[in-house]
Amino acid sequence: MVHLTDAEKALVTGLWGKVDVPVIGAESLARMLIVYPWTQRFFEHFGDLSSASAVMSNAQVKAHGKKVIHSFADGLKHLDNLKGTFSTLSELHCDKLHVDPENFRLLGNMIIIVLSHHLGKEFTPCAQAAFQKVVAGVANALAHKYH
Ligand code: HEG
Repeated sequence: MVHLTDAEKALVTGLWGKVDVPVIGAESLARMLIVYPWTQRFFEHFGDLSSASAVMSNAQVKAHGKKVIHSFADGLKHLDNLKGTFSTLSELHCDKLHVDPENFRLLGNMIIIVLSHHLGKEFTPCAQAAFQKVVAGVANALAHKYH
């Protein structure tokens, strides 16, 4: 559960409608893999990740970034029930994928940076604060089923 005011919800929804969502997903995942290279261990089957340009142009990174951001976007529609929305995915990332939940925070921060890059001045401090709440809420929800 994450609390956004009505104004923050409107800000988040409005700005989300202005970006190319799959591009945001692909760039965020790619930046995570470049900035925190140890996260590549989960994606060794994705082919060439040997340089920043290889990661940025990797088709499997793009496809997976799209999948992840669509799931994230689903969370935007369920801000009052993030734990329920991400419960199955939390179990999957814990039990099957063995992803350290700290990585959800790293990816969340990449989403913020990429949104800032794409939205420029429209990504005001208030907009950033609202999105920070969202990425923190999604990361908490994804970590909720860990044991
Ligand atoms: Mg995860 C699969 C969502 C962060 C590693 N992730 C998936 C899938 C979804 C998803 C929807 C597909 C599940 C399925 O096939 O049923 N992931 C998701 C979200 C977020 C996230 C919403 C955070 C916002 N994932 C994340 C992070 C890592 C990771 C930070 C690792 C650093 N995810 C991961 C791996 C897979 C998925 C290794 C399986 C990839 C594959 O081989 O297809």
